[in-house]
Amino acid sequence: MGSSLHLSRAVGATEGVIGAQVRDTIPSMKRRPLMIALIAGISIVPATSVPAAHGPSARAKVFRVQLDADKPREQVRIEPRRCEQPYPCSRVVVRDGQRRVALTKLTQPKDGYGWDVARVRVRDLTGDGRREIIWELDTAGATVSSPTLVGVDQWDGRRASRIFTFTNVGAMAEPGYSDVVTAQVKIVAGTTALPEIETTESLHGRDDPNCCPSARRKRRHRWDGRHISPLPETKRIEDEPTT
Ligand SMILES: [Ca+2]
Repeated sequence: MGSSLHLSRAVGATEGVIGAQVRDTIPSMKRRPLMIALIAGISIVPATSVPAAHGPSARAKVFRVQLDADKPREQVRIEPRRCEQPYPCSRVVVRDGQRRVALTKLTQPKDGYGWDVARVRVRDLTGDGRREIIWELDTAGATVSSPTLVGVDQWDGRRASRIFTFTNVGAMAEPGYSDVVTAQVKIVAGTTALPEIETTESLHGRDDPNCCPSARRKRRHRWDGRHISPLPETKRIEDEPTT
């Protein structure tokens, strides 16, 4: 990982967790009141129904990182908010002095489902010595087939520029397969000095359940001077082992 921060949901906040999935953190005994509230049409979640660390009443998680050319470090924040549903939403915000910019939205444009920040990492993907913000969003209260969205933003001290996005929404399957259900990203060493983003999408045949695709499509993406773009020659389709 070099000097970059590697921030995953598996370790404690002091080691750099920027996110956690709600469905992983709501104990099963606590789900029932949520479901009752949902059935009863109650949209506000009682504070006791969700863990304090990640509920709508939770305080923002804040990380100080150097993203740009000036000396003061920036704040990358995960900010939880109430949403119109029993699951908390959250978004990624950069704070730089007085400036405060939300990198991600709280709700999805089409159906109003919430977004929940699953993971945030900072890493130099462009080779200029400054780190980008790599964020991953899950649908709040998601199931396996719910929308996910991954993005990479550069911060120049004034504004954010989106240089990469990746989603399972509307992804085209390969010929011979009917859908893509899940999309995941990994940061990997590349064939040049620049790190690459490896994407993995599930390829489902007509009768494959969401859990169990017939194959996966992998591709790599690399900074081209303007965006992190797909490298067409890296595409490969891997059959899932049958057990
Ligand atoms: Ca700075």
